[in-house]
Amino acid sequence: MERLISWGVTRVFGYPGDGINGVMGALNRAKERIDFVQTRHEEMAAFMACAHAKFTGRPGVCMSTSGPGAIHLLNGLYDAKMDHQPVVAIVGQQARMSMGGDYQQEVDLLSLYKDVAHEFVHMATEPAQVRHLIDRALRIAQVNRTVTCVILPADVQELDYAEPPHLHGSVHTGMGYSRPEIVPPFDDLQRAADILNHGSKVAILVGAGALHAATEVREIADILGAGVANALLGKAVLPDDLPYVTGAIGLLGTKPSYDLMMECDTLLMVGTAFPYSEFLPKEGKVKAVQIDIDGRMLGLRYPTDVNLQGDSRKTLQDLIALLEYKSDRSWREHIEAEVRRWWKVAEARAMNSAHPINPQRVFWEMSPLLPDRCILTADSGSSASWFARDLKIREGMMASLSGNLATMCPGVPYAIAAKFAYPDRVPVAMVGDGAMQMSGINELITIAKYRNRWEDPRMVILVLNNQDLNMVTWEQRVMVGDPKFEASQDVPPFNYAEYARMIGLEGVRIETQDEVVPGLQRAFAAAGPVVIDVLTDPSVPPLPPHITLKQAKAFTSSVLKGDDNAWDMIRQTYKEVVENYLH
Ligand SMILES: Cc1ncc(C[n+]2csc(CCOP(=O)(O)OP(=O)(O)O)c2C)c(N)n1
Ligand SMILES: [Mg+2]
Repeated sequence: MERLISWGVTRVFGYPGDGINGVMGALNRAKERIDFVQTRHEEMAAFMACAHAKFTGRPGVCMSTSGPGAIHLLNGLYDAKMDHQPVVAIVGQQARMSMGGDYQQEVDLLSLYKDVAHEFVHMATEPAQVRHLIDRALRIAQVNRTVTCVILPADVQELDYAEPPHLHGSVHTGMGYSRPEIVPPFDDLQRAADILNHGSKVAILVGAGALHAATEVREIADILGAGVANALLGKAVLPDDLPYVTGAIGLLGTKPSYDLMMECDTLLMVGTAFPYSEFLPKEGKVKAVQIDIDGRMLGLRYPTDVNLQGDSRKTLQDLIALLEYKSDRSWREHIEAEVRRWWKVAEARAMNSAHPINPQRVFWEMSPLLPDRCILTADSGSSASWFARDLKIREGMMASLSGNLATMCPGVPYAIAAKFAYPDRVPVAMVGDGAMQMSGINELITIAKYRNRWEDPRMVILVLNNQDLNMVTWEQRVMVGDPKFEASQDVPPFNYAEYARMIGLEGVRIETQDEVVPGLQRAFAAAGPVVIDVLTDPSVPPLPPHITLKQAKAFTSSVLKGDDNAWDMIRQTYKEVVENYLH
């Protein structure tokens, strides 16, 4: 515990058990200097550690007991690993004497964690190891931007600590890590600049790796007369009111982002591993440059012509010095016209009536109500679509979700971790009812438990109550051509607002279209944590920006096979497509 504190760790998210009691005792004795946040489930603790890292840039730490607790952490740890976040897991284990004895709660944790924490997972079998295991876990998590794990047998936790002796075989590690400023060699920068100077239709795609390089992304986009699309984790790189920001890319993306990628002749990717190649230019069609801090991510999604390993901010600064201002602004003007048109389409789609409420309307009306510097979190489900596409992010806000694992349930725990990290800011979580029933409603209890700790307890949880696992229902329809399978897709009714009130939070239920604006206003004016329970229409399709013929056929056949909602779906889809042509 002393070592963690010396590394600057001020908060640990976790859940107790007899496999970790020795550490819990130490945490209790150190409680003036390090905070323990108790979640409802270990998976939530791992999500919080991941979100802590995402929102603060500092390593997140989570903790669990042996066996079942360590197993529960895993999904949240994979979320951190796949989104490249430094997270350290400290887990208990059975006593050394019982190991190998098929003992109760004995799980082979070294093997279990060998994938998620493969860069560093070790078990202490005596106290003199603990110092270097903690030092290495924290350092490697940051150097490799990944998950590391220290396993502590219960009896080792009870032993007296002694510094390693000055003897053959002992290890004497030190603390501290600061990230180097990596820049690519000049020749590579020059080759990249030549490509970018030569292109006449430049597209830029930004991801989480560009979050700290907003000024440079703006500058390079201006010099190159480029449009900027964002991968989901890069939603907060640039504000949506910039006229050349085309918004999200991909299935959840916008038409201007799709067109940007299809029509460009030159592509610059900054800090992104956006996975879907069908939304990137066709292989060989464009010249491409990629910037990433992690050399392993280079040339991964597109056979890029120049790969620049480096910090995105420094690399862009060096690149900018080699670029020529593009005086022909026709490509930029074309993009800006498309973006203006798109926002009209988005507004028209949002204003379409639906039964009972069009989810796009909720996101559209929410944008201007979002408090300055709020921290947005979205879950996996249709909320991610509307968040990506319809929500207008402003400068100073932060935003994240589970990008690469795309797991359900990070929405609420990410918001809680954001609140602990920035008690003066307002987290806003956007979550589906399926995710709420999976673990979101339990984590509301954590909010109720800690609300008095926060100097400004405001926090908003928006629940899309559509009684459906809607994203997957649409995937089944559009991708496989199947109708909705009620047995797998229906979500039981639940009154989230009433539940919120029952546990001492505020609850606002929005049941009709007319209540959307006043309901949201009431919720955003609340003095404390508030749950907005909005009854949304599952028939509004989170359509890809360009439906392919194959998808359209699959969609039609699902209707022919007799989906109960067929007529609602046809009507809503028709409206969506029509809006695209009207504006
Ligand atoms: C842990 C996990 N289980 C299943 C999935 C597959 N999945 C993705 S979105 C989704 C539906 C989510 O439903 P809900 O939370 O109600 O959101 P909606 O799409 O209805 O807005 C499912 C089942 C997943 N991504 N993660
Ligand atoms: Mg749902």
